Amino acid sequence: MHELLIATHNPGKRREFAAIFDGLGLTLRTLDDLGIREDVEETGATFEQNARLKAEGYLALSGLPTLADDSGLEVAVLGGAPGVYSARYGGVQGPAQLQYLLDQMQDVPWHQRLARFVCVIALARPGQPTQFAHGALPGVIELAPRGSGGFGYDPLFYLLDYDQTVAELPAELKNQISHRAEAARMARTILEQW
Ligand code: ITT
Repeated sequence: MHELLIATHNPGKRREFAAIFDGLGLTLRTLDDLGIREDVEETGATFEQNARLKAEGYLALSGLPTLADDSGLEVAVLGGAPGVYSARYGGVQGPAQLQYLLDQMQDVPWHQRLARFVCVIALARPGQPTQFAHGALPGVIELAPRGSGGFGYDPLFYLLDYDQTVAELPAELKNQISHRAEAARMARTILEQW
């Protein structure tokens, strides 16, 4: 049985990876399972750099093959912000972030509210170069939050194809279409080659 460390503190992400890797025959470990309390700092300027820092950092701490993702929201009219700063946008965390984002976009009309979720996964194992997988999901920043599923910016992220926010979608559907799902499917192909 092969073990893979999923290096995240975010329970929403962990749930999504567990669903997507179901049936791979991998035993997924988390940082909490292994009692790893050290934090690998996300000091990179890009999603790739941060995913690499986390995957290689937690591989060094655990000795286990490690998957880490860095993901976030890019809003076109904000020049790609919050980007790699999505988890701490405006210095606020949790639901206050939704209001902060809305405040930044107060006078932006509907047709200019284009955004995308981006996910980069890094896969690190001992003695081999780190490999990467990518995914993206386009959408529109809503005028007010709707829905209670998912996490993070999901209540504000409107999908034209579904006429719903990501937070209104059933979890299984988010797990089929999300940026993280797309990257995880590519990661799954890499893991099968390992
Ligand atoms: P870890 O670093 O422990 O994995 P994190 O939440 O800090 O957890 P990131 O550094 O990758 O993760 O930051 C991603 C942030 O981007 C996340 O906190 C959300 O605010 C946002 N985000 C990423 N994926 C999202 C999704 O599927 N739905 C909603 N928001 C998302």
